[in-house]
Amino acid sequence: MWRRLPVKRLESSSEGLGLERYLGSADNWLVTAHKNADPDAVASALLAYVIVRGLGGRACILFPEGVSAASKRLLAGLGIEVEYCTGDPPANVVVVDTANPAQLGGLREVVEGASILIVVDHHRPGDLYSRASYSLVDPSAASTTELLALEARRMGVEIPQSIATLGLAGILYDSKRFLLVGPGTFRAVQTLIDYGGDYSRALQLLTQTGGLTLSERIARLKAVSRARLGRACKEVLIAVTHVGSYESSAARALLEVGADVAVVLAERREGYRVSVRVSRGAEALGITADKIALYLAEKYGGEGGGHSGAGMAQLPFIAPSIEEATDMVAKTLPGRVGRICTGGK
Ligand SMILES: [Mn+2]
Repeated sequence: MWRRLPVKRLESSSEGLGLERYLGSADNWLVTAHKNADPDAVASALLAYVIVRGLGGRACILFPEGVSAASKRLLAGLGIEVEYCTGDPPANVVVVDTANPAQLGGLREVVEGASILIVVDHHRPGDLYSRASYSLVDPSAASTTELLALEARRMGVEIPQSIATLGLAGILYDSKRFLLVGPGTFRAVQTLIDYGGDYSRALQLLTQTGGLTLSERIARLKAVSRARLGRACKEVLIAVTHVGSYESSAARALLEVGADVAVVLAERREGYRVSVRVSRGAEALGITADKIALYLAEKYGGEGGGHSGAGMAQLPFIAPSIEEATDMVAKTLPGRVGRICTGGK
């Protein structure tokens, strides 16, 4: 099943080689990804790091606002030590798994001011691509990890075993355990296994149910207990709620308990970070998470985007409290969702 619409491929060079040429044009790189880096973003960053090193360059990594809870478990479980940048980051930047500057948080200016900017990603084209010196972007890929794993193999760069296992977890995570696959997904999986990646270990680290921290479980339960319910298109259930953190996890939890559209607000210094998740049933009706995230961004003046199943919006403070902001979103959303499934946009 394909979840993405065909989008024009932006890769600058059909023969490959482009990434290698650009990475070879400088000897020190900052590697970064989107905020709250998920396993695909973290695995992609580590693979980009390994490729730079394999080509003889130096690199260090920064994850704006840290990595997600699942990524933390993977890094700790695999004993991977990330080489973080100390002091001023290098002026040349590789950004992975990120389409929009807003997703870069505090690193936005560093990335926008990069001397050389390389973007490797599988999202629909966003603002970041137009600024890049070189972009390897393939929206038909299920993950960014698979693009970089195949690049590493093409270049003959050695991938350490633990990072190959992390890569398998990255692909498992973004492909929803192979519900969503692209043309290179299985080739990349085989490649990572050839490098010594341990598939069952990756699966085990990702699926540990006891791996949820106490605070993540509390956030999920609070999200459910505070949910405002709406309904559209007869049977599409919409849940809008708020949490202090773990908004993505909370949105997934809402789908698990029966919502078709889950929208979770969390307060941040600069406004509300909104995580959107959509069930496969709703996706089949044309209701996609990126449409909802974009709608919220347009209505309230922010930025938003994502995939069919998962999206993210960054909104300004639209109400005096997060309770009222949640109420506002809960009131407007059913009408919008209803228009989508009756054939509107
Ligand atoms: Mn991804």
